[in-house]
Amino acid sequence: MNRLLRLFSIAALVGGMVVPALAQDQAKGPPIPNDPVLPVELKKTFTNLRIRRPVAITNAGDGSGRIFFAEQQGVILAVPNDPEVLEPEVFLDIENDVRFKSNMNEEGLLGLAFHPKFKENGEFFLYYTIKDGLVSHVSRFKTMKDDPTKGDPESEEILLTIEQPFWNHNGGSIEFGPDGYLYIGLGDGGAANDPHGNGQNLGTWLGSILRIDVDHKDEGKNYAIPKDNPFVDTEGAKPEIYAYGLRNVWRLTFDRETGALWVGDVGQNLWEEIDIIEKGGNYGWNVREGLHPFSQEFAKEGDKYIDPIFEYHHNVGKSITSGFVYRGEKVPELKGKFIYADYVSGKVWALDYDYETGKAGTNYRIEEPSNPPVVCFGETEDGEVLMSAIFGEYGSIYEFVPKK
Ligand SMILES: [Ca+2]
Repeated sequence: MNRLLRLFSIAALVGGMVVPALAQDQAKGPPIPNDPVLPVELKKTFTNLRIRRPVAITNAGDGSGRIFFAEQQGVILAVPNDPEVLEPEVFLDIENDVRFKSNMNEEGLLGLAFHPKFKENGEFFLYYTIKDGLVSHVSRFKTMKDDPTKGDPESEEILLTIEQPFWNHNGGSIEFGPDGYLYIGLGDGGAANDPHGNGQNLGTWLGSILRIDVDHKDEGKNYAIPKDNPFVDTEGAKPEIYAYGLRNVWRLTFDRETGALWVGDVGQNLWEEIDIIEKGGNYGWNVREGLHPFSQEFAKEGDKYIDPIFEYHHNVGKSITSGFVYRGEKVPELKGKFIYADYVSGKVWALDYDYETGKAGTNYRIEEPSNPPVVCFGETEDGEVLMSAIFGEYGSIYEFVPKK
């Protein structure tokens, strides 16, 4: 190869500009890891159902075994835990109150959590973006008085009204912790680079995980602040904040065995990260992206940042979808591993983690030939993990099975 030709072959045409080989190599990142493959397969399940954009999957913890699929458009479907089921039941329909446009796919009904005592009190909670304006609600709903198998759309009690400066990065995960409090994962408010510095600002809910007590009410609120929330005595801080420095939490979940709070925080330019959340922790955004410096604009002297337990570069995926520490029975190979995926590349992994040393171990691939755009994971009552991927208007549900 002559010299001139070689020069051209090591430069790439990016956005109509020839980028020097060095810059290109930096964007390429580290070598693509050759992750070992687990003998586990993803299998489509609930194949008789037509489910529109399932962005949340969960169970009611009421012994019924039912599985709930929240459609981003604003409808919650319920089915028995039977993969052959033919028709879902509509558990709740608030589609007319939810803002969802197919070209702005971070809005809609984004979170669903059942009260730990749902069986007794019929309460469940939603996170959604409202029809008019850039606002999210976290609301309490109850089941119908005459039919406890259905949610009552008229029962809404708004707990939080969250102003969103931009249409994207709405977060939207809500989960009850082992302490009985409701945890809410928010994004930094959107656009790019966190222009308002929300991640590092304790004076806004954005860029944080909130923790509230839904069983009591403080004056002027439809909920209470847990007394031991970390910033209740910090001047200017929102007392709901449990942890901060987050860009766009796309799923927070609790390990049902250890109670640890796992989070996938979606990155911007180069790095996707997995965090285990400690009370009061600052997870770095936008001073850091993953383990790497990002911007000094909103950095405060003396601040300490908690490192992710794991990160991956954008050469293997560009938007993390965080899942669950597997505590089910059907797939022994997955036991104790943290299942997660990437929405853009469709890769699915299971990560070893040692709580005693605080260190991640081997990151295993779970091979999936079609590389689905993975949107969320959910747990059944008995701890099996389901996964959803969205293809256009409809979703597919997957289960994990040992490879034969
Ligand atoms: Ca971080």
